[in-house]
Formats: sequence, structure tokens, C-alpha cells
Amino acid sequence: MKALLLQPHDGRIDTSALLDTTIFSYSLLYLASPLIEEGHEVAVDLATVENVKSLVSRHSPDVVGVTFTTPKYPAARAVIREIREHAPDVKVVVGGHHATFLSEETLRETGADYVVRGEGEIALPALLRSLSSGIQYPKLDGVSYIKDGVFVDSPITRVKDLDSLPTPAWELIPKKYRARKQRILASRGCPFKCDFCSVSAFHGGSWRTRSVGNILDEVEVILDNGYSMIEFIDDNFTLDYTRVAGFCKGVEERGLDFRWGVQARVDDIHRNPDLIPLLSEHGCYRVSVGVESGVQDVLDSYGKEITVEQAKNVISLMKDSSMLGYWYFILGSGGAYDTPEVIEKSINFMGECDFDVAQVSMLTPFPGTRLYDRLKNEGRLLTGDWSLYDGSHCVYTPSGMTAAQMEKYFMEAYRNLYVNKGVMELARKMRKAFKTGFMEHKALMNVAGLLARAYILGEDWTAIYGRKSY
Ligand code: B12
Ligand code: SF4
Repeated sequence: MKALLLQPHDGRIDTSALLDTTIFSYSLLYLASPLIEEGHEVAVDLATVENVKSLVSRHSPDVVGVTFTTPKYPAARAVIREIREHAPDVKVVVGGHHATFLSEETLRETGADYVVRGEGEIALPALLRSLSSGIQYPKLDGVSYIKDGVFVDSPITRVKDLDSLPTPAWELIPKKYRARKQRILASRGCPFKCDFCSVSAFHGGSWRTRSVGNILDEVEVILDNGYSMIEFIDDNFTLDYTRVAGFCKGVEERGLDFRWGVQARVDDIHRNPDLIPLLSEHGCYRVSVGVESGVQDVLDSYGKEITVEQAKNVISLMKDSSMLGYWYFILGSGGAYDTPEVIEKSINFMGECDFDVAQVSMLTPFPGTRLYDRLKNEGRLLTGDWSLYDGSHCVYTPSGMTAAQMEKYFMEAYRNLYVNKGVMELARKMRKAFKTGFMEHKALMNVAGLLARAYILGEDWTAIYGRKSY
């Protein structure tokens, strides 16, 4: 069969995508490989309402797969409706966190034929096998659909042995979207259960890892293909110190020379301070850490299981390192701590932190999280426009202020982080981000343009956010 795997795009800019120029979704590349192994013809691309008709005509697929996050759901819906209209015989399959947790709604609203719930590497090839044999409504784990108007649900699927998966087919990325960096997913899931995060529910609280040898083999293939930078997109690369040490030893033994970035937890680094030199000595150039808040009550309400003291310690450890420290902060608690006093305390903490790059997200209730369930049950979700669930809009009613006030604080937080510290400090941050290779020219232009529009031209933040990014 012919499969066309699409990532919808609406041109809006996201805080993380602003800096990360490796825009192409890894889910599509992971899905493509097992399909190719089974002899299917696969293409991947970015889709907009404008280009999807010509993409479908060019590839004439039997099946179109669409991946999306919550803020990209409206874009995906528009793209799928377009496919439905112009190619009604093509089967449309959707997947990802949003589609997994809101399967029925997604099927009914988009008109897609199937939702693959959970990981798709086993379910999607199984679905294509069924379709090839003429079975339209197969009973497969992870495959849900609507039959005769009735929603037929399925359990979330998870791959047991990650080493058994073929290497993601990154060679399929269309040339114009290829970045200087490549990504690797060395583990899946997370044993923690933060209130705002859908990763635990998606992976059933499990943390599954690939063997060190298997990861190093993938690194070698990537380096052999001319890449020299790799971003590990695991939620928590450093959960198991022994494994990290084993990976670093392997890098040394195989003589692999490359620069790489990871995401880590505050408590892992706090517990093992020698992680910082270990990573740095083996080519790691960036460590991203979720500090989230400078107020302990807020951290506890998230169930983050870290302390402000630990965070301060890790921030100072990173300050002395040549690696780039990338801190994630969240504004809002969704509970009793959404008061001006607490928010201001958190913003002041951010301002005091010595950091290289910091990203603030507005607390966002994503489907599949406890936060979403609670705010929904309390009738506090303000909008059904999923495109606003992008981490820069307040989409719920805070307890101690208005949503508009909260959004003003969001701007204030960024001002405190980047503008109030003066031009010299901003230049230092930019220089380090550039020097470490984290920030590419395109990202630099994105940031410079955004800052100029917000702070020099005084343009409205939400208007800037709606601008075309690429
Ligand atoms: C890398 C990453 C990014 C990167 C790249 C995003 C991209 N387009 O690929 C960057 C930094 C740019 C980014 C940005 C954002 N991200 Co992000 N990101 C991740 C991260 C850490 C890994 C994603 C990944 O590649 N996983 C590896 C692949 C293999 O797994 P997967 O995507 O889940 O795909 C599997 C299944 O879901 C399924 N599947 C997925 N799609 C499809 C489609 C079909 C047809 C089928 C059959 C199956 C299927 O099969 C795949 C293979 O098993 C996840 C966390 C996580 N653990 O997933 C968050 C995550 C996806 N991001 C999230 C969010 C919120 C964002 C932002 C809104 C953040 C912000 N404030 O700006 C933006 C939105 C960007 C966008 N354009 O959509 C949320 C999404 C929640 C939701 N409900 O949608 C997640 C889950 C993090 C979280 N803790 O909640 N992100
Ligand atoms: S925020 Fe990080 S630590 Fe918390 S559940 Fe999600 S992935 Fe795990």
C-alpha cells in the first residue's frame, strides 16, 4: 500500500519551536520504518490546508496518517477535512497524545477513519495489513473507530522491546526541512506523575529504555550520514545514572565525536552532581531541566517531587559548566496558588536565576492529565479553541485573578528573564547559545524578530504569536 504521513502546520509560532529548528515530527519517522519493512511505499511531509490537496494528488496514497499535538489539532482537523473532500476513498488515520485521549471527539470532528491510541509502530502496520485484506473494522489493540455511528474503543498500546524497533526513517524528511541536528529517542515514558503532563498516562507510568549498545549503534549511523549534533528527546535522559555512565563509556570506547543535548530532572543532577562533568566531558552541550516554579507549594501541587533548594543548587552547578543550561518554568498552578503574590514570587525567582536560556509556559491543561480532568470537572476551562493550548495563553479561570491578568504576568516573566537584565546579559546569552551550537541562524532570527516586535515596536503578544513562522 501507499502511505502518506503528514504533520499539519498552521504557520503559528510556538515558544519551543522558536528555538528548535528540527521541526519535523519524530513520530512520523518512527511510524514510517516498520511500514517500509513490510513493503509499503511511504512518504512524509508537512501539510497545510493550502498544500494538502496537491500532496495527496502527487502521492496518491491509500492511507494518510496524521500526527498532531493539542495546539495543532485545529490545523490537523482542517487538513483532514480537506482530504475527506478531495479524496474520499483515502483512509485517514490519526495518532498522538491528543488523539489518544480524545479519540471519539477527534474521530467525529475530523471525519478520520481510525485513531491509533498510544504507540503506533505495531498498530499501524497491523491496520494496513487488515485494510489490504479488505477488513475495514479490524479488532486490533490500539485501533479505534466509529462503526455504524458507534464508537469502538481500544486499549492504549505500548512497544515492549524498544530495541526491536527499526531506526526512524529520517532519510525521508524532505530536503527543505532537514536540519543540521538529528534526534534520538533513547527511552520512553516517565515514572513520575506531574499534574500537567500527559506522558505518564500515555506510557502507563512506565519508563522503558533501549540498551546502550542499540543507542550507540544509532548514533554511529547518524554520524556516518554527516550529522554532528544529536538531540536526545527522552523526557528524562538521566533517570538512571549507571545507564548514562554506560552510554558515556560507550561514546569513549567507540571514539564517537559529536555534540548532544538532553533533558534531565533537577533531583537526578542534585543527587549525582558528577553528572554535569560526566556529560560535558563526553560531548554534551545542552542540559534542559524542568524547574517549573520557585515556590515550593506550587511544585508540591504539581506533584513534581523536587524542591526549590535542589533547583537552586542545580542552577549554580550548571552556571560553572561550559554546557548550555535551558530551564523550563511554568506560570500558574490551576489551584489555590494563582494569586498575584505567588505568581510575582515565582517571576522574581526566575529573574534571580542565573540561566543561559529559559522558557516560560503558561500552565496548560492538556487532555490526559489530572489537571485537565480537574479543571474540566470544575467548569474552569475557558475555551474549546485548542490552538490556544500552546503554552502561551491562559485557557482556564485562575482562582485569584483573571486569565487576562495571568497573561500579563506571562509577558512580565519574559521581560524579567530577558529584558530587565540589560542588553549585555542578553548578548551573553545569545553568544553562548550560538557558540554551543544550540541556536542556529534561523532560530536567532526568530528570536530577534520576536523580541523586536514585542519590546521595541510594542506589538501585542498574541498578535505576534499568530504570525507566520515558516
Ligand atoms: C520533541 C518534543 C517537542 C519538539 C518537537 C515537536 C515535534 N513536532 O516533533 C519541540 C521542542 C519543537 C516541541 C514543541 C512543542 N511541544 Co513537545 N514534545 C516533544 C517530546 C519531548 C517528544 C516528542 C517525540 O518526538 N516523541 C517520539 C515519538 C516517537 O513519540 P510520539 O510523538 O508520541 O509518537 C508516537 C505515538 O504518539 C503515535 N503517534 C503519534 N502520531 C501518530 C500518527 C499516526 C497516524 C499514528 C498511527 C500514530 C501516531 O505513534 C508514535 C510512535 O510510537 C514530547 C514528550 C513525549 N514524551 O512524547 C513533547 C510533547 C509532544 N510536546 C508537547 C507540547 C505541549 C509542545 C508545545 C505546545 C510546547 C510549547 N509550549 O511550545 C510545542 C508544540 C509544537 C508543535 N508544533 O506541535 C506535549 C503535547 C501534549 C498534547 N496533548 O499534545 C508533549 C506530549 C509533552 C508533555 N509533557 O505533555 N515538542
Ligand atoms: S513533567 Fe517530566 S517528570 Fe513530570 S511526569 Fe512529565 S516527563 Fe515525567
